[in-house]
Amino acid sequence: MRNQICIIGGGPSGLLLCLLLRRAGLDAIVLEQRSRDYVLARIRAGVLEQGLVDILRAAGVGKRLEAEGFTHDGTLIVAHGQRVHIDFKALTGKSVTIYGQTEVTRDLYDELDRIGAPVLHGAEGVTIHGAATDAPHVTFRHDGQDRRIDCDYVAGCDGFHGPSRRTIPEKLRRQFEHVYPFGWLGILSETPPLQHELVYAGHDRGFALCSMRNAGLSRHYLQVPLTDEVGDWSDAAFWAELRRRLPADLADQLVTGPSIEKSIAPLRSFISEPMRWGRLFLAGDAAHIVPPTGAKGLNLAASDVWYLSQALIARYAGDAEPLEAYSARALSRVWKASRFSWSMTRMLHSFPAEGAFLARMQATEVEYLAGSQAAQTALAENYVGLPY
Ligand code: FAS
Ligand code: PHB
Repeated sequence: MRNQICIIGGGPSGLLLCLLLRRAGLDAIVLEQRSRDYVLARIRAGVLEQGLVDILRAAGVGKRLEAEGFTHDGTLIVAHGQRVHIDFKALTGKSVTIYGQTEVTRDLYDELDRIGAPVLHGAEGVTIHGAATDAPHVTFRHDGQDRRIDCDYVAGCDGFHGPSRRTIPEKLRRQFEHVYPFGWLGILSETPPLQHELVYAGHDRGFALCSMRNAGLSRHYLQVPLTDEVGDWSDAAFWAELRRRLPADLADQLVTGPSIEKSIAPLRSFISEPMRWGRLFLAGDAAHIVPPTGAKGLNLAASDVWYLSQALIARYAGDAEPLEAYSARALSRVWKASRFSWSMTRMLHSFPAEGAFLARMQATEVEYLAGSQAAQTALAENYVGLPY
């Protein structure tokens, strides 16, 4: 089998890249290890930057997003006795859209099916060969058969645990990692959102976030110790702790109900450089992970995919420069979003092991934010998404 571009991973990165390349007439194929139901069952991001919304619209998958997505012009931060509304629209002229990553993934799958793009599920043992040569190929097993795809380029969109990043020789990789001493316990409940916008809460007991998917579906998170397991948290215990971490007036407004999904995600900041080796290019979580506090994970995957798709399209049109520049261009935006995600995490989570000085610095940072339009503008411009 031969394809121009072989994409490993059928999450948002791989699917969006495939759609953009096929819209440009290029021959791309997606190899996904899991079933479609498995991929769609993952509950992850919920906040889309305008840049991602624009790409989805341009790619012809914005219809449901426009009908069901919510525009948010701001967010509320309550922490250390302060209550700060960050007015994205007034400060930056931009907004964000609330639309679950699951729905983005579903829309991408549906459109790729509609145009007959090859997305192979159940691809096992995907291995990249010859990435540093002019003739890479990928081997894998599918439906019990050994398969091989010869291609011009390989796109590693296989997330943090996939094989692509590890295909780059370790001595050529520069990896930067910071593991946070806590995780996020997330629940999905068929209850109305706490507020019409997201509420980020910092409390001595720990961070909390009240988010949503639609007017009848809430997504809430609690900072929990890394030793906690989902089974340690009954719904009643979750709601009681969430109430403790909110100001009384907001806690009184909270509508509780049974969880329909509950999971704990560890938090880390991780970046692997470069995002390219020969004819292998990394995009999304395959190259970087951010703590979800800044709602950047999915949105960074989008800017990587935009840069890579445009560079590959240019390459086939005879201009090799964008592809040569891809890794440096993507990493510049990745590091800035990683900085923002790290700073939001530092400001709003509790770090009891780091003592009283950090706690006072956190309280001072929120007090400064509350009193400074410049500080609020800086937070807002990062949250809505820095330019591509
Ligand atoms: P993904 O991990 O989504 O997709 C990679 C795909 O590659 C997967 O489908 C996987 O099955 C496949 N794959 C892996 N190995 C393979 C192999 N060997 N062969 C073939 N396929 C293979 N971001 C936010 O902005 N907000 C959030 O609240 C948030 N919550 C998150 C919670 C969790 C538990 C996780 C893990 C991430 C969360 N993220 C969040 C980040 C998340 O949204 C990612 O940024 C986003 O999924 C990135 O998309 P991809 O790069 O496509 O990677
Ligand atoms: C979510 O709704 O899942 C969400 C929103 C904002 C974040 C993280 C997660 O910062």
